[in-house]
Amino acid sequence: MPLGFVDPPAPFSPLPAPRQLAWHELEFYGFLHFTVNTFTNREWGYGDESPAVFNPTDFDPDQIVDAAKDGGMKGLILTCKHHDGFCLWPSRYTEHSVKNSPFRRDVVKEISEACARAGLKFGVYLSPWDRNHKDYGSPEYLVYYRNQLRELLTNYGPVFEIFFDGANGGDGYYGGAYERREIDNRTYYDWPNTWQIVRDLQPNTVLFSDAGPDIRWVGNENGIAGETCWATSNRDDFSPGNADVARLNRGDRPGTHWVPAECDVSIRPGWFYHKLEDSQVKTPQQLVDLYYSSVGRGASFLLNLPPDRRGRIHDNDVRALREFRRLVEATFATNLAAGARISASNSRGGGRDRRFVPGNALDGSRHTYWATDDDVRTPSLTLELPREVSFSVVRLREYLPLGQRVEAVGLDQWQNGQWEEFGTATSIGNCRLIRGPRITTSRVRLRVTQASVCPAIAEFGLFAEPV
Ligand code: FUL
Repeated sequence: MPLGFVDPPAPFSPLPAPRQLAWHELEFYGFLHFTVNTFTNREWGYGDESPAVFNPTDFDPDQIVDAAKDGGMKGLILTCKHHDGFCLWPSRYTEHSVKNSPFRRDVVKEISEACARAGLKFGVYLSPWDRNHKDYGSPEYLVYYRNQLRELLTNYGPVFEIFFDGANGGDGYYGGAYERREIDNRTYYDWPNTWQIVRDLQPNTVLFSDAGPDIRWVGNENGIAGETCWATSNRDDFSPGNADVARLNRGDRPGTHWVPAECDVSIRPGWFYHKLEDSQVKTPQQLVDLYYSSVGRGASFLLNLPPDRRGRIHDNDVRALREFRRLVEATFATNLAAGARISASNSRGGGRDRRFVPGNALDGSRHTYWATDDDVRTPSLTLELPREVSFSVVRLREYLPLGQRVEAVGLDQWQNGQWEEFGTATSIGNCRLIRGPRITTSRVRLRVTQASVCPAIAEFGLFAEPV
């Protein structure tokens, strides 16, 4: 049959922008927390640290980037300026930077170039709160902040994400004032116009904050998305630093905008390197669990790796991360459903249009999908395997350009001549991993039990975690 036999399903709004679709494909990337705190052994610098303290003894951007790459990360976001105000690049707008440290090198440049060499994306964290700057709290500071944003977006190549932190603790050095400064975080940064600078300079960058506009905080720093986690949010109810964490964790359905969640969490207890925490690096198994609670719930996994005082990633972190990658790859390298015969209770246009046939859910591509007729919202999809297989993970993906369409599904296995339910899930979106004990069967069925419109399923896969 020629294409065009039947129209594709109408998109279900809100929809992702192309920059968000590209971001969804990354799934796992890293954070680098590095500044004066690394040398003062603190988590939040006060802003009165001398640039002289920043002096890595053996800085190796390639070692840092390779550690991330070996762990399976697709990008790295660097704290170019944390709350203490110290800049890892020689900003024209302040003396409080690497240019006045004994180190003198441009860390932002070196990390961004190492990312480019290794094929990783590069992202930027620029703390809105600045405990060093004398003007913090007045309108002049916003001019400074925006100038810095322009520097980072013009001089360091493509930036895939900017992380806008909502944290604001009040007191600081502030150019010697040593006082408490309160701002109204809904209005002070004039976010719409600040964000517009990014849009103008790099339209493909995704903007992260509690309020998006592109990616939202997941509401905790433990790496755990809600068991139900929608890719959509009523983002205008929030501003950075001003949000309901329970709603961020779960999203809003149907929601006014596409603003999927990002799960930021550190591989150690702290965000910055502390020698005392060398023995508290998360284990590979703990990292795997976090993968399931973030990527497996439609969010992304942003894992922090803190460079140490040498300016390298500590061996313990490198090893844990590498083993994590091995475990994830061992699970997902083989789709046990690949050779199955797949059939559906309904396929759009009577199954004659190749764009919507069930086999599209098995071709390993998130760009093709199986869809049903408009009035069929609770169809089923059945895999008949050539022989019994043992699996412990089911992976589902929706075809995101048509929006988040499915609310809930059930999964059945064929056992003793009948169907037996072994799992249920809500909110599919980019990826839903249903993980359980090993199941051995020759037939598996996906039932869509609730959907707002006819489903468009891009993937239905079966995998086995290594024992
Ligand atoms: C928080 C900050 O206060 C932490 O220091 C860290 O940067 C984390 C990612 O965000 O809000």
